[in-house]
Amino acid sequence: GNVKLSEGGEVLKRFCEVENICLQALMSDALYQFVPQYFGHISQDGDRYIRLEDLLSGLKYPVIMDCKMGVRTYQEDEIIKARSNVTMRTDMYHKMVKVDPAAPTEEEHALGGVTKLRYMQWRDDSSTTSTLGFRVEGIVMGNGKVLRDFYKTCTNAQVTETLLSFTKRQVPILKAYKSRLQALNETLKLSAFFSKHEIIGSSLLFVHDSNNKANIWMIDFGKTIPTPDNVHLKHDVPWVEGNREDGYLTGLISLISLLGEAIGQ
Ligand code: 4IP
Ligand code: MN
Repeated sequence: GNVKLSEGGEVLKRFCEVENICLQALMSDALYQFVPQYFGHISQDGDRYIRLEDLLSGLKYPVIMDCKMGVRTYQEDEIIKARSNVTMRTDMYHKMVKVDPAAPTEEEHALGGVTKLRYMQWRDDSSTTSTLGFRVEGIVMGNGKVLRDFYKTCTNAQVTETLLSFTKRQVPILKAYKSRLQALNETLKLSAFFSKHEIIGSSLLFVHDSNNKANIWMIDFGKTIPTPDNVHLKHDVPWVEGNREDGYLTGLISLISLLGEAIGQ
């Protein structure tokens, strides 16, 4: 959607100040090897873009999975907005009804709208976000087929099955993914960026190809914001409003353990 190919192994992504600041900081953080290389930003035909390494460059029939990380996908700000402002989102109401006609309350049905907070919470609670700390958002298979319908992927067993079908049950690829996540887990402990940022709506991008190259990258930092001065996040404790915790590590640990289950160890 908001990413387009450019020349020379780069992609252009619609400019976002919050994301731009994060990418800049990440280039000199312990995490740099888990983030696409950032080349600054440019203007083209009146629009601004962030210049990033093309993670698919040189891959043969890449297979891609996007896992959105964390126990919630909305910022705490969204709660404040929902309290003070009564904007009803008809688009979100329709997305909700399409998946589950019984999900809106009678009042929401009558209004034909829901708040953004309500929609985001419903998405988090009806997926594995709230329970496992991540959800599968989308998969692109090697033939280009796009799978986006993971609304019914709710149990551990269903996620494990998704991991197995995404990798076509190739154990070397599952193992490569698991060790990459374990390396990420170790690196996060050393990262200054990680302890001082609330990471919301960010994804881990899994990519492998027909030559059995497998890698995982941290992407999408449009809702990743620095914590207040004295706040250092743990990322693996429950979120309560005000503590800013995102559950990023909760999700990472879940993913590592589900990959282990898929491999059978
Ligand atoms: C989307 O819902 C995602 O939650 C987006 O989050 C969110 O964007 C959209 O809000 C919301 O409609 P579905 O994925 O269920 O369609 P993300 O950008 O993390 O993918 P933001 O970033 O704005 O919260 P709106 O308000 O942009 O529509
Ligand atoms: Mn996204």
